Amino acid sequence: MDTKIIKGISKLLSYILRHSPETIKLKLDENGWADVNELIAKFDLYDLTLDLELLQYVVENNDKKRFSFNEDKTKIRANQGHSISVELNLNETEPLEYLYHGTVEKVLSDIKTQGLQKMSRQHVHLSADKETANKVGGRRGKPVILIVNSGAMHRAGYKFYLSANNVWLTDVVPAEYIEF
Ligand code: HQG
Repeated sequence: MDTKIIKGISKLLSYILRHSPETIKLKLDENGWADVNELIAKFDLYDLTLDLELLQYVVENNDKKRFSFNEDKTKIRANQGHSISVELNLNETEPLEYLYHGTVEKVLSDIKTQGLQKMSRQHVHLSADKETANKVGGRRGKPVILIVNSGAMHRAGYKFYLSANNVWLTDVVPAEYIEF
């Protein structure tokens, strides 16, 4: 299958499952799960016919493992990145001593005063390594990497969660825990 088509399906799937299921009149449950058969029936990308085999291929080969099936593959959801309110029921996890956040210069002064905020998503997204943070920041321009003192935050009572695709999530990172 053409990689452009696979990427197109993945992008639309991200949009539907994280931000806007109503675009295809899809219902997600409170935990963000969509019914696989309903998704397949309603998925509409040019003339493409989505079937279970193709959907499985997209999920398994996704570069960031953005999606998961439930055990019997009757449901699918995005692992993180939602702007709509869903309860992912992630287990609280003790973070590494340092985590990283890739961003860009123009928002640094706001981050210095407000800390890292969720903005339009359900969590602040953090990476375990600088290389990943570099890619995240690079989506918006020349990347700037911030070092988050996640160990100190955790000892002060802040909660961290690790998504199924290894993205670290938290509610806020106050500026005093950030090394600029
Ligand atoms: C910035 C992608 C002003 C923040 C990535 C970021 C990630 C502030 C932007 C995932 C701020 C929000 C998430 C403040 C934070 N004032 N700007 N107080 N606090 N910001 O996209 O972390 O490919 O919601 O630095 O790889 O960039 O979609 O978050 O620049 O894992 O799977 O506000 O999305 O994954 O942007 O990216 P985003 P993010 P996918």
